[in-house]
Amino acid sequence: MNRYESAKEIYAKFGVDTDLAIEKLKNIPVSLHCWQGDDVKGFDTDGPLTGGIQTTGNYMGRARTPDELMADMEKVMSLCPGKKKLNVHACYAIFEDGKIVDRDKLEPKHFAKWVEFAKERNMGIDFNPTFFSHPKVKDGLTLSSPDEETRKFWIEHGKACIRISQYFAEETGVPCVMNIWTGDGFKDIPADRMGPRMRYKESIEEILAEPFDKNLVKPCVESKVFGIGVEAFTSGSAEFSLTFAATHDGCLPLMDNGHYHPTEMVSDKIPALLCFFPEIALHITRPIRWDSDHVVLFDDETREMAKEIVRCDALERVYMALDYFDASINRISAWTMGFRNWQKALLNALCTPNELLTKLQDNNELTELQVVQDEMRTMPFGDIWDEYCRRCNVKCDREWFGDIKEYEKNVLSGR
Ligand SMILES: [Mn+2]
Repeated sequence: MNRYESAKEIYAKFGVDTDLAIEKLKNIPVSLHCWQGDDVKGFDTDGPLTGGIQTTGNYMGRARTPDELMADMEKVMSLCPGKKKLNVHACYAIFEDGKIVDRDKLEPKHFAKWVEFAKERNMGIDFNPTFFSHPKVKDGLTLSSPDEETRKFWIEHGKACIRISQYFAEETGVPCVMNIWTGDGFKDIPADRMGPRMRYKESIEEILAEPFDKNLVKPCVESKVFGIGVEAFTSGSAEFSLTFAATHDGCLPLMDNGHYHPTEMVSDKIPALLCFFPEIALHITRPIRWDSDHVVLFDDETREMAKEIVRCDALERVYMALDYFDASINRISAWTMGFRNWQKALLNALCTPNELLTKLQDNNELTELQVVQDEMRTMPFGDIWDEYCRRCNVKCDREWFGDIKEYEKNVLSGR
């Protein structure tokens, strides 16, 4: 008997069908963010990264052009099992004829190359307006700015992005999740908190007034508690964003697990939101002490988030996207690690004996629940994971990193 067969038998004793888990996971799309490859620089401006976020590190080989970025993504995807979706930010517009337009004038044609890339690989596309790293961010504010002209510019950007999202969905045949996040906020105690929030609310409403097919475009609002330089106040706080989504038909709440107080757990928030929302969206990242956007690992909270999605039978109701960027290590490895680890977390969740555990909880057999839950950590999960990788025709753990070293030597070191 090989290792997989033996592991499969052990899981079967807990009522888990590992073949079924593997088959199920193969068809669940996870969105791969294009911005890990170039430190969130994009192609439309030359300035620094702003909006309360920052990339640290200066590892060799950052992608400098659309071709380099796409080649890097291609490499990453060849090393990752599972179904991928592409996640693009508006600042990654590609001006093929050299005619640059500002963000309020973006059109579908500026993303035709991304559509081509996605279609060739049978992927859908998610999209994000870029409300940061731009000269028209006035005093750190965009959609909640007191300056009407500033607000207008960013509203037009949002509307353009709705049209582009609809184009993505029509071209790929897959709904496009369009996420609205701004870094709007204040470094120190503001005198008026409601004013910016009312303006933010009205601006998002104006963006969503742009006509679109609700089956094709899924607008989201992403909350954040603070950012670099906006420590005291954000317009799009958790309560603001959640209530906005709850009161606007067709708008989803998006939770980024780096955007909360350090002791808050998004794993606990997932089932809370699923009680009320037909669909929700996630940005999966790893915060260390703050919204540091570290590479996603196969750690406790990552596993717990995946478990909640599976336990709630919500794989079809949760749009999952990765969102992190690390420039201090090989970017291709960082990208690959995060995607593989979220796949690992999902597979682990699908191999968790959720029925048995729930029964123990409902019967108040909490001592045994603790014992079984903890013993699940030492189940032969690695053998199931290796089998999943094999069935997806990608390299197993302990095998793929050689490709990274090779790619660094042959491609990245020449940049
Ligand atoms: Mn995010």
